[in-house]
Parts: sequence; structure tokens; C-alpha cells
Amino acid sequence: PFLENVVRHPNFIDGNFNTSFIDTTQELFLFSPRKDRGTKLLSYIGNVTVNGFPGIEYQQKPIFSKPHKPDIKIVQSIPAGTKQILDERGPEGLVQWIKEQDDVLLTDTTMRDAHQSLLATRVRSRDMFNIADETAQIMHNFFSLEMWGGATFDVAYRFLKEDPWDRLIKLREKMPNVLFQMLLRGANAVGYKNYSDNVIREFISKSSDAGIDVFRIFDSLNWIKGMEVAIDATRQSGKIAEAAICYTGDILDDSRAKYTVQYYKDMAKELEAAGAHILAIKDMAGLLKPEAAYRLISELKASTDLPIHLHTHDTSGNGIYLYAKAIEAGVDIIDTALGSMAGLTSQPSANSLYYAMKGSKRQVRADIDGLEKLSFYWEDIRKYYSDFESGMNSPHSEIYVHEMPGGQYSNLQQQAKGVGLGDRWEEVKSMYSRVNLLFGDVVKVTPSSKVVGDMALFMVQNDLDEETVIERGKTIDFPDSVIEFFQGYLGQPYGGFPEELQKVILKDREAITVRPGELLEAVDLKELRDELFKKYNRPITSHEVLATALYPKVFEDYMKTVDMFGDVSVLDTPTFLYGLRLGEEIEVEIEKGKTLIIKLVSIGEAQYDGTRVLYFELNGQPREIIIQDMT
Ligand code: 3PY
Ligand code: ZN
Repeated sequence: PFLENVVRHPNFIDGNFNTSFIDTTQELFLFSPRKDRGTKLLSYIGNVTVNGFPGIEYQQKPIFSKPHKPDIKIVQSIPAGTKQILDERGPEGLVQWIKEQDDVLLTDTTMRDAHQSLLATRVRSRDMFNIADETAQIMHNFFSLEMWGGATFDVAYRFLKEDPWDRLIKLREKMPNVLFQMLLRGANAVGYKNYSDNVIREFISKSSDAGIDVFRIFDSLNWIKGMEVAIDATRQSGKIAEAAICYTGDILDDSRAKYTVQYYKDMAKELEAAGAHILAIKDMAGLLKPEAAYRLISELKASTDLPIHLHTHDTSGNGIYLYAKAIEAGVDIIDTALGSMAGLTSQPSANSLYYAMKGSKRQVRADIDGLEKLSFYWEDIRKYYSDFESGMNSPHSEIYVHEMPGGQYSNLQQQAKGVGLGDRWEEVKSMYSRVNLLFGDVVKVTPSSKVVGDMALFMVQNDLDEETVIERGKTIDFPDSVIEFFQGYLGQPYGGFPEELQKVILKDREAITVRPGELLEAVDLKELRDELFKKYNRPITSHEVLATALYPKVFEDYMKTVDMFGDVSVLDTPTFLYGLRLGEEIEVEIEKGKTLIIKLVSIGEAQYDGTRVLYFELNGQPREIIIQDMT
């Protein structure tokens, strides 16, 4: 282990050492104790069996049917796709190829936005790995697969206790043929606040190395300055910079004069000048009405040369009609999800759109039988996560009023439950739209949407309305996210902040008007790696350094969980979420060729100190695990 510590030390790897290296580098003498993976997993299973999983109402583990895997033959040579076009012809060649296509191309969002929007982002990597081979084969002619970014990064570490980089790398191995796409929140990366420019650049560079090809970059206030560094870094990595316009308001409604067609056209031209390869229209809440889509896309097509990629959410139920109009207007690529993961707050269904466009001039390029089979698989998987469903089970046209992004709906609902406002959800939604107007009608998408959501929860919780906020505001402590927003730390909203409100919220704090990244010092990533090396007493990857730069506390907690329970990503999802039933036996492959057989034999009575003994069998041997009962 000593030699291993030496050769893996970052200074040794970087060639940054001399003869005193061994004497002056104490951490070379730290060795981690031998781990017993079996005991750790039993502790995790015991814990979740007794105490339940956060966000899931405590219950006995339901019986799930085995997911239907498509009965297709996995061929050795996976059909080539857009990934090969990018690799062979570069970004400009790929853009040219898009322009030459008559059919409309699809991006599948099942592994990112669909579950972010329906299931609070809780789908685990394992459920993706198990269908990856089939997906690569069936979706070989898709434009891209959106499978990373947005909230997935944070949620993977925070709730799923798994490494998001591992998801990206393993999926890339299994699906080498179709472009991988991620959602990047501009200067906020995959977080909720602006980061230093060097962190943004490093994150893009490492995400690109790990397998991302298309970076959909947006700014939560449509502020181009907040996108420029990310666009540049993407181009530097030789990947596709897809710059997004976030659609808000209603271009058909003259009484909402703030966000007009001209506003979007100007923004598109600025994004083209900033180096975008593709223009995305990111209709994150599903507000774009069919006629508006026709008009907007026709006008954007006439004013820029970029291919257009349209994203929407089907909350209102108008998604397919909207897409049909967009296709008629010449949109190049659209975002859909597999049937069973589509609709409502998610994307419109690829399967339905395929049939809707039959017989029209521009067809949807897809293997419909294959899509149906993949959809069956996801129908079964979705049941595992039913506790994270939003409860919305029919189209909600109220979206046109509250304007809440699809990806936020189920998350804000969870947040509302968390602060005891679960039964006042209707009020929270209506307050959300009032807060938007109070803030001056802002673009609402992560993280600006979170600020609006936080303020809405705060106002409902404290029985505040618009007048009391202004009148009594000087004596009110507003949520941190709201203060930071009005300080300009998320950038500048179009048309500026409402002045009176800004004064009330900031009190004697200063506001900035420059790009926050200009004020943030570069993070010393090498120093951060050294600190982590000392703290964890093992070699640290660039991915772990970045995770710490982006989410220090979340990553630290994740590492504690790994230390306590080991790698829980190896557990099947029902066991991960519910533990075991009495007498149930499972097989867990902890590494290739190494399987543990785990059986829960009985659960002892609670002791005076609140502990219980759980009696397991591990590979046939009895094992006792003591668990603190917190129910
Ligand atoms: C995200 O930023 O996660 C979104 O999905 C915004 O729509
Ligand atoms: Zn979305």
C-alpha cells in the first residue's frame, strides 16, 4: 500500500517531487483499513428496511414485476450514428449534416429530463445500464440522447448515493453510436449559483472527455454574458455548443409585451455571434403554443443560419400539436421521451409523434417497434419510483398561468412537503405566478425558477402578500437565494430588477451589475486535490475534485455514505429504496464474477436504546447487524 500511495500521489503523477518527497509527504503513510463490503451492504439494507428511504412513505416493500426487456438480439457491431458523424466531420460537418436532413430528428430525454420532470430525478444508473445496449441499437438513428446534466449530477450524489461520472462513462461505453447531450446551466454549470470561470471550463473539458458531445447551454435569465464562457469552452473541446433561448411569456399575447418575437430574434443573433453551432428553443415550462411555435420558428429560421432544436414539456397536453406546427415551420430537431416516460410534465411521446406525423411531408425518423419495446421496459422501471411522482395525472392547462418549469414541478412539490406545506400546494402554485410578476416577469428556469419557488414557499409559509412584502420588507429576513438573486449573483434580468423591491430585499447590501464570474477568483484545483488526498487518504480523481468545487457539502456527505455503506449502486432499485422483506433473498453482484447472496431472516425487538438487531444470512452464513430504529 505504501508504494501504491506514492505512485498515485498527485505530486508524483505531476512530476512535482524531489528527494524529500517521501519525508515531507505525510499522507503517504496513511493506509485505509480493509473494507468488508458485505457488512457495509447489510448495514445499508438493514437501515432502509427499518427506517425507510427519504421521500418515500414508510411501507413494506411492494412486490414488483421483473422489467420487460426488449426481446431483440444485441448485435456485436452497433449501427453507426451521429456520434461517428461528429467524430469524423467535426462540429461544422455535423451541423452541415443536420441541415441536409429532410426528416425531423429526435433527441431522447428519457434518461434525463423525463425522469427529472416526472420522478424528481430519482432514476438510478443501474436502471439505465440495464437497457443501454438495446437503446443503442433501437435509437441508432436518433440525433442525440440527453442523459446527463440539469439536476442529475446533484441528485446522483445527494439522494442516489452514486457517482454521476460513472453513469456517463459506463453509458458511453455501452452506447458508442449516438451523440450524448447534457443540459448545462451556463455559469451555474449543474448547480444553483455562479461558479468561477476556471471551474466551468474544467467541468466542460472533463465532461467532454467522459463522453458528452452536445452541450445545451442556457442562462436562467437569458443573459448572454452568463453563457459566453461555456460556449467558448465547449468549442475549445471540439464539441457542439447548442445555445438555448429560454422561452417565457406568450408572443401571441399583446398584453404581455416583455418577451416579443423581436426579443427572441435579437437573442438568437447574439447567440450565433457568440459561437453557437445549434440554436435551442428551451420551452422549459411548456408555454409555447402551437401557433406561437410556428411563428417563432419561421422567424428564427429567416433570421439565423443555425439549425433549430426545440424542447418542450407536455404539461398542457398540447405538446404533439405544438411539435407538428414546429415541424411544419422547419424545426430541425425536437426533444421527445419514450412513451411510458412521456407526457404531463415530461416531454411529448416519441411513439405518439411518430404516428402523428405519418403521411405528412416530414416524417419522424424512428424504429417504432423498437421504441414500443423500450417503452415497456420503462413502464416497469417507473413503478419503482412511484413515490416520487407528482400526483399529476391529467394535462394541466393551468401551466399557462403559473409558468412553472416541468423539471421543477415535482421537485418544488417535494420541497413544499418538506416544509409542511404539502396540503397548501394549490396556494404555492398560485403564489409562484404572483412572485413572478412581483419580480418583474422574469425568465423562470433553474436556478431563477428556484428563487421564485423559494420566495413563493416563504410567502405562503409566512402569510405574506405583495403589499406586506414591500411595506414590512425592511424587517423581514428573506431567503438567502432571494437576496443573492437581487444582488445580481445569478446575473441580470432582462429589463433590470424592480427597484423598490430590490431595496427592500437587499437592505444595506450592495448589488453587482457585472458578470459574477469576473469577480470570483479562480479555484486552485490542484490545491483542492491535495486537500482531498489528505482528507480521504487515497488518490483523488479530477471528477472528485470537480464534484467538490461544485457541491462541497453534498460530495462530502456522499463520501461519508460510501465509507459507511460501500458502493450501494450495486443494489437493485427495489432493495435500494425499500430494503428486504422478511425471508427475502437477493443476489448482489458487487463486482464482475463476485456475487453476494443476502437473506433477511428476522428483525429483533427494539431495545431500550432504540436499536434493533437484524438477522441476515450472507452467502449462507449468519450475520447480525445492529440498526438504530429512527421511525
Ligand atoms: C434544469 O436546469 O435542470 C432544467 O431542466 C431546466 O429546465
Ligand atoms: Zn426541460
